[in-house]
Amino acid sequence: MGTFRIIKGDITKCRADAIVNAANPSLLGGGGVDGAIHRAAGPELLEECRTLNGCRPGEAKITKGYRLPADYVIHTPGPVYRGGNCGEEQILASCYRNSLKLAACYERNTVAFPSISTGIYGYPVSLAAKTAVREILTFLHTQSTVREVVMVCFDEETKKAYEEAYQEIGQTE
Ligand code: AR6
Repeated sequence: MGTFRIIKGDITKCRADAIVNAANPSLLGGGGVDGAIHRAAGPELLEECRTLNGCRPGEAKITKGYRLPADYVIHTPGPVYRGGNCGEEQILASCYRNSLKLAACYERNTVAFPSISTGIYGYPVSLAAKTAVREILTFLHTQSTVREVVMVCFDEETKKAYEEAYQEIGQTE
């Protein structure tokens, strides 16, 4: 079983083997963490993203990290939250699962996630955190390539939500 950590910070500064980007289906950049990652990585990231032909919500695609301290960026569009009855939870779970599968495929040991969908896409963070933590812990139990997953929370409220979810779910694991 690998380790799971929750920290407050800026994912663009993370020295993980791969960082995950809360992208949109075009993969051509945007606001929030996506904009920050593209700014920090430099224009080569957008050039590589243009070759990927977009990505469906819940799926994941990988690029190099260019000027980022991280070697790779895994891009995954989360669900737009529309009240919770439009398959949002399943899509969000797939984002985490597919990003981690891709990281394992590329033999990455450490992976850092932002809080997917809880900014511009409007997913309530307390709900999103439960789904995220459950998927991450399940994945860490079932393989040995990815050895550390870090949840990089941009603000205190987000960090608290993930810590609460971890306490709730981690104890029953
Ligand atoms: N490091 C870590 N987390 C961050 C950073 C950072 N540098 N910057 C923001 N966050 P969002 P979404 C947090 O809106 O909801 C884009 O336009 C932020 O505080 O970035 O999945 C895409 O192109 C929040 O907790 O992503 C899509 O169109 C979390 O990252 C859309 O936004 C996610 O917020 C995706 O929306």
